[in-house]
Amino acid sequence: MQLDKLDALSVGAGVALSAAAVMAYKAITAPKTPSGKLYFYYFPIAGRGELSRLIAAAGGLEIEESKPGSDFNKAEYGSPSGMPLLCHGDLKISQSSAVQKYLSSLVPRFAALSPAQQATEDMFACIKEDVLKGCAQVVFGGIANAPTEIPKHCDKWFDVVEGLLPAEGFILGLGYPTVSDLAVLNMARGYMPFGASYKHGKYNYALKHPKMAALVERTAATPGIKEYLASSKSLTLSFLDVDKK
Ligand SMILES: N[C@@H](CCC(=O)N[C@@H](CS)C(=O)NCC(=O)O)C(=O)O
Repeated sequence: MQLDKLDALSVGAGVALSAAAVMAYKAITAPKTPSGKLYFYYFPIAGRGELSRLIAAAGGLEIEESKPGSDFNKAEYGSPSGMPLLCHGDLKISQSSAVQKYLSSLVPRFAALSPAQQATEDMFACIKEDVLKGCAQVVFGGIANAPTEIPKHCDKWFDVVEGLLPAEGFILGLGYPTVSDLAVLNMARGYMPFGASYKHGKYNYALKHPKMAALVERTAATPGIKEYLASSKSLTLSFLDVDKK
């Protein structure tokens, strides 16, 4: 055999071997997604659990909600006491942000978003957290101050949010809502603590934030979300004594 033919053969064999090695490496190291039911633990109100529920509804994920029993070990989830918590196979996690991200990773059209789009998703989810924190402080720490505190807190945030929203369509410019839009819907429609703070603060976010109001309506009308909103009990539930009067 000629020397140059031998070289071509060995280069070919080398390439094939390398390709096989890469494929084997990918197969061995590919992340294994847990399987089985998704168990979700939270109070029966909107609060920090609602965005996870909305993500599951939009993505067609079935989550089984239960109340942790007295022998439930929250520390295994990384939590001293707070919820939400999620269990999926061997995976046990706390922290609303981690739960939201994990659930959206199970929805192919959310998982396929680019890093820049995912960063926008995280930003809106975190804005929801900051707005929630301020509303909860007033609702649980001095609801009589709501008429002065809530318009200040919410306008500060919603003026900024309004500036980021499209006049038409959804935040990422796709043909369907993503976590960003769901976070805005959550702030607009979740009663605890958002709606409670608006009600007791005599605040109507829609008056000064028409793009936000319109985005909420568009998002609310999409498949999965429309049905969820019509049947959700957590979205509107209050556990405030002032609402019982
Ligand atoms: N940083 C945590 C906060 C969790 C948290 O404080 N959850 C509240 C409800 S929104 C809770 O469970 N409070 C009762 C407790 O801590 O025992 C998260 O985002 O999940």
